[in-house]
Amino acid sequence: MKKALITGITGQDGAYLAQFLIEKGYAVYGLQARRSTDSLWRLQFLEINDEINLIEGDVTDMSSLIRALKISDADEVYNLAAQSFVGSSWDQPVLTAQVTGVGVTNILEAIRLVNPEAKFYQASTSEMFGYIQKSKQDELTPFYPRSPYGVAKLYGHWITVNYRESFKIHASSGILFNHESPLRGIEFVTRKVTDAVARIKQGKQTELRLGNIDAKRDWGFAGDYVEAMWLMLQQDQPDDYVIATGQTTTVRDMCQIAFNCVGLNYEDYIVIDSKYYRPAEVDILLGDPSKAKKNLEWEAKTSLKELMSMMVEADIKRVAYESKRT
Ligand code: NAP
Ligand code: G4F
Repeated sequence: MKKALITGITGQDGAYLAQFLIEKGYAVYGLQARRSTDSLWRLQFLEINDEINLIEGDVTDMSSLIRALKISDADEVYNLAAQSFVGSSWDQPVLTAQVTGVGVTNILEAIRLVNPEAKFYQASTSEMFGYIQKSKQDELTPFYPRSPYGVAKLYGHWITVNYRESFKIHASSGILFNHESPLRGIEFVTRKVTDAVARIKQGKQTELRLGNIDAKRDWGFAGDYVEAMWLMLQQDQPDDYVIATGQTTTVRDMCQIAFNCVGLNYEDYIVIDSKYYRPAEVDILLGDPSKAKKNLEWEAKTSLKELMSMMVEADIKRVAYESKRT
C-alpha cells in the first residue's frame, strides 16, 4: 500500500486530495497544525476524517516535519500548507514568508534527511505571475509577484527547483490557477459571493460588499485540480506544470453567474467598498495548461457555471441548516 503525507490537509485542497488518494487505495497521513478551535470540518464534510492518520506538526517547525516523515514513511509528500489568503499577506508579511516560503525549505530538508527517495509536490500558484508578462501564462512566462504571498510562493517555487537540481529529489511544482469549491474558505471572493447569494435568497443579508470587481481570474474546480497534483508525482521525471482552465472571467461576471443561479440580479445587491481593494492588484490571470494536457493527459472538467451552481447549492443548504438550528 502506498503512503502519502499531506501538509495542509485541513484546507480545501488537502481535503479533496486526501479523498482522492483514499479512493486510490493510499494510506493517508496528514500534518495538522495545532489550533484552539476545530479545524477538521472539511474532512468531516467529505466523511473521511476517520480514514486519515493525523500527525500534529507545523511547517515552521522542522523537527515536527522530521517526525511526520518518520511516522508516515511516506512515498509521496504533498506540501499544501500555507498562509494562502493574499489579502492577509500585507497584514502578516513575515508570518507569510515563514509559513508559505521558508516552510517549503523545512519540508525539503526533512525529506533530504529522512527519505530522499520520497516524491514531493509543491503547491505553487498563478499569483507568482502577478503583473503578467504574457497574455496567456505558461511554465516559461516570467514571474512578477504583486503581494507578499506571491513573493513567498516564488521562493517556495525556486527552492523546489533547486532541491530537484541539487539533490535529485523527485520534486515537482504545480503552478495552479484559482480553484474553488464548496469547501473554499469564506474569505475568498467566489465563496464570499456564493455565501452571500444563499443568505440574500433566504432573507439573512441585504447587500454584498466587494472590492475590485474588474479583476479577472481563471477559475476551476478544486476537485479536478487535485488529480493533477497526483499525476505529477506519477511521472518518471519531476517537472513544473501550469494547471488552469484556459478561460478568464471578471469578478463581476462571476457574480452575475452566481446570482443568476437563484434568479437574482447581482446589480441590485453589490456595493463597492474600498476596504476590499488591495495595495497592489493582480488584474488578470489566464493560464495555458497545454503542457499538462500533453504530458499528464489532464484537463479541467468543470465549467465556471457548473462550479458556481455547485457552490451556491451547497451554501443554500448550509444557510438553511444553520437557520433551523438557531
Ligand atoms: P487553504 O484552504 O487556506 O489551506 C491551507 C492549509 O495550510 C490549512 O490546512 C492550514 O491549516 C494549513 N496551514 C497554515 N499554516 C500552517 C502551518 N504553519 N503549518 C502547517 N499547516 C499550516 O488553502 P487551499 O486553497 O487548500 O490551497 C492549498 C495550497 O495551494 C496552498 O499552499 C495555497 O497557497 C496553494 N494554492 C491555492 C490555490 C487556490 O486557488 N486554492 C491556487 C494556487 C495555489 P489550518 O486550517 O489549521 O489553518
Ligand atoms: O478570491 P481571491 O481572494 O483570490 P486571489 O487573490 O486570486 O488568490 C487565490 O488564488 C491564488 C491563485 O492565483 C492562490 F494562490 C491564493 O492562495 C488564493 O487561493 O481574490 C480574487 C480577486 C482579486 O483580484 C480580488 O481583489 O477578487 C478580487 N476581489 C474583489 N472583491 C475580492 C473581493 N477578493 C476577496 N477575497 N474579497 C473581496 O471582497
